Amino acid sequence: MERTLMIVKPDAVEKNVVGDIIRRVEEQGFKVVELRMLRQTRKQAGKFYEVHKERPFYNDLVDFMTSGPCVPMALEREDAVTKLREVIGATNPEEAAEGTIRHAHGSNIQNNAVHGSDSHENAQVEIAHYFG
Ligand code: FUP
Repeated sequence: MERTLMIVKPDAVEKNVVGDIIRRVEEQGFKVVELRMLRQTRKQAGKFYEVHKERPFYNDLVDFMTSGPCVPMALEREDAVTKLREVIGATNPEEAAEGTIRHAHGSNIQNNAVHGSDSHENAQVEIAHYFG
């Protein structure tokens, strides 16, 4: 069993698809083991996306992630990190495969509905970021 972090981002919360997104991951065998709703501060969101600090989209991304509440959750399953990335789809919803969450609910490369950890190591850091 492995744990990974998923965040339902502010655009998806605004579209009332939190339930649909949870249903999709539960259907794929994930167990929700931690969950909360919060509106992040700029400091929290900035730290979460620190790896992108020098990228041109960083400020807009922090604006977006602090624009409303989000729903981070820890999910457990065998091979959770890799499997969640499959269920979420490509970063750009236009490139995300049919049946993926970003294909269904993402609007553009920034407002792409969900986050999923990209490695086992980052999953542990990201789960600790929200759940200690
Ligand atoms: P992902 O791992 O699929 O979430 O993608 P990245 O780590 O490459 O990017 C993290 C977040 O930065 C994306 F979810 C959205 C944002 N982003 C942009 O806003 N513009 C870009 O050109 C690339 C990423």
